[in-house]
Amino acid sequence: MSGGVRRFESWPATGRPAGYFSSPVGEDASRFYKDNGFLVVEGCFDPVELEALKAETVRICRGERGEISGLEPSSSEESDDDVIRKTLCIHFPDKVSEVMRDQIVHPSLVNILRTVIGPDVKCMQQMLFVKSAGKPGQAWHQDEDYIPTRDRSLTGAWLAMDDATLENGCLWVIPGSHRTGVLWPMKFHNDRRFDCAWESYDFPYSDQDAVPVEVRAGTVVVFNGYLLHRSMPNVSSTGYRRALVNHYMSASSLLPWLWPEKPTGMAWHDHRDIILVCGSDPYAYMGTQDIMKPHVRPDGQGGCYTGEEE
Ligand SMILES: O=C(O)CCC(=O)C(=O)O
Ligand SMILES: [Fe+2]
Repeated sequence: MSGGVRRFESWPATGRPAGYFSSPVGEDASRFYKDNGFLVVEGCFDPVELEALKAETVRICRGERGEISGLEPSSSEESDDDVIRKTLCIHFPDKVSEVMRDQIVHPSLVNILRTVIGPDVKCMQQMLFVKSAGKPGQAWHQDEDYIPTRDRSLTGAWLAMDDATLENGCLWVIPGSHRTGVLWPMKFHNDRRFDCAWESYDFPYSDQDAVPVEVRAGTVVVFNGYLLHRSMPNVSSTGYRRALVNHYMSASSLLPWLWPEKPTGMAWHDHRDIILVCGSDPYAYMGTQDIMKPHVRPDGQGGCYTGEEE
């Protein structure tokens, strides 16, 4: 994609911020990623591909592709806008949608993943954010808080389906925060700017160390599973901040994610609900499973479960 003339508030007066590259990426991007724990790759998806993903989002949110638990029912009289803006985010849309499933192995993504992870890559999660005006962001966290790899290879690939701006709730990252390899403590927060997911705290960085990642639609933000990141609420008055995020890791690491179904030890536990994206899977002999169910992510607008007894 050639990209328009749009400049963002946080961008320098000329050129792009540090860490922005064009697809396909090479060695310089790989070096930036190693040092900083994130990378921004422009021009990964063209406008036609983005339109197809947006149209599919409507079908998924209308329930036309299959059951999504927690999805608010909608009627055929409601406009597409009215239907999609109710939902903050759907986890595992790929379980009901071939279009979303195909996106996981898009050549631009495979180029990036080979560069930052290596030759053998698998995917264990997809999330579709709609994040319409008024919806909350996500508090500081590290993705390995949720999805534990054994070799720290967890990698998010966050595709902007709309321009992501300070106003509509773009990502923020703390560059280099992945390097210690420490998972910082987490707590319940009562901050209604963010959804119900817990917040990391007691880390040796401040909000002043964070940088916004404003990007044009079609750009992919890539980030390491130990990188501290968050997003602010969408405070614009209309529209969305749609993003399709996949989580990948090296296929040569086991993935002890959910509790084992059978009481095997954790040491050999491997979550097998994965898609092999490129290369080979040394654990292929274990087969694959269909475990994760598509569902709506709670947006906290009706309150959050605190983890404490009432
Ligand atoms: O898009 C967002 O607001 C947050 C996404 C995020 O935390 C992730 O994809 O890991
Ligand atoms: Fe995250």
